Amino acid sequence: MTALDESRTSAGTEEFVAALRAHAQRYHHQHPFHVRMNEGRLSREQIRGWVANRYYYQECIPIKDAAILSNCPDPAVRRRWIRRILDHDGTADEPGGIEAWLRLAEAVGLSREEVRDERHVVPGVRFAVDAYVTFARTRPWTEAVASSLTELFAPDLMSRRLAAFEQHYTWVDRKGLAYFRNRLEQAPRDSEHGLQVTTERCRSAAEQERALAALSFKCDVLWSMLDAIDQAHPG
Ligand code: AHQ
Repeated sequence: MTALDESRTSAGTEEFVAALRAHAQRYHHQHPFHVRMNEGRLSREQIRGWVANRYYYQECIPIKDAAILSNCPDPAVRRRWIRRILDHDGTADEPGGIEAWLRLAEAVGLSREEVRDERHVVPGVRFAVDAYVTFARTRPWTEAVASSLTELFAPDLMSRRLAAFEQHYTWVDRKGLAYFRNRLEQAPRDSEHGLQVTTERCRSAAEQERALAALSFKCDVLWSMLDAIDQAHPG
């Protein structure tokens, strides 16, 4: 999907950003599984299946970001991008997002072991996540940066998800929701940097088309993960 000038001249920054943001229409907040989640209609088993499968995505995010770092020649970009890895892997003093996701797993009644050993990860989730990591490893680093811009749309979804868990899934210990609270602050910070890099680096029509295609690909990654989870956990 591209909403750029048909004459293939490069778009101005405003038009390019608008075309990136237009991908909100394909973001996974509209996936039936998320719609049912946010309406409080998922069973405990479905919530557990989603948490166990999303763990595979979470543990692969730092690997994806390290791939971008390894392909990026710009120290100023790397200095900002490396924070994403620490956000997930944590530091000596701070547990990161992967630990927070394991605490979410315990809060929904899963053991850390059964989540970490990936026994519940369904093929469609594994293939989608692996495709995302391979994309970051093999495509130009600016395209991998652009693919992370789904996070432009994440804060609204995090807020809705937190409200849904607090209202409908009271059986989940609220301490397990810390991951989503942290993303409310991290996602906007990350997407602001990602958008700045993408608009600065993608100037030609071809570069802008590739950035839009990268974001469209990532929408498909997130959507197909939920297709696979939905099919494996029909409720
Ligand atoms: O928890 C999420 C996360 O750490 C990231 C990293 C980022 C990326 O680099 O692609 N995308 C992302 C996302 C996370 N959570 C998803 C959710 O629905 O909970 C949303 C997802 C994204 O919007 O890409």
